[in-house]
Amino acid sequence: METTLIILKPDAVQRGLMGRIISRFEDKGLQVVGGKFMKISDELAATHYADHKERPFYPGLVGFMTSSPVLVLALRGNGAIAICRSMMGATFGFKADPGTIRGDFGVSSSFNLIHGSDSPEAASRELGLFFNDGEVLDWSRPGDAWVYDMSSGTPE
Ligand code: 3AN
Repeated sequence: METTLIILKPDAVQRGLMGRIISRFEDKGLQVVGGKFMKISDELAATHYADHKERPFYPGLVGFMTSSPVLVLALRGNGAIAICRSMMGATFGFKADPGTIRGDFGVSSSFNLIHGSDSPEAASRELGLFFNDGEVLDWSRPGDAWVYDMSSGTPE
């Protein structure tokens, strides 16, 4: 099982889209294993987006991400990282396919609603940035017996 880091960005929170976005992930079968409603500090935004520091959009990105509260989620499932990335859609709302979160809820390049880890390495790093030890919980859902075929011993 993979765990990925999702951030519902300030625009998603301000536009009242949190519930609808979380529902999409829950409907898919992903499990919420961590959640934190918070205002991102300048320092945390700088660390999280360190790879983009030299990009022209970096100051605007950090300003946006620190402007208003966000909802940070840890989501778990088989292939969770790739599933979340495909459900998010392309980076810019005006390019994202219908049926994706960005494609259905946004048109902007800067206000693109959601962040999701793009690799296992990024997920591990980002989960460590936003969650302390003990804040990502292992818990079982009886319904998972009908989300995954466990007859071979591994989720399929
Ligand atoms: P994604 O979030 O789809 O993985 P990345 O990793 O290329 O996209 O970029 C990280 C974030 O930087 C994006 N979520 C977006 O908010 C912002 N970003 C990327 N490119 C631009 C751009 N050209 N203009 C404004 N913001 C951008």
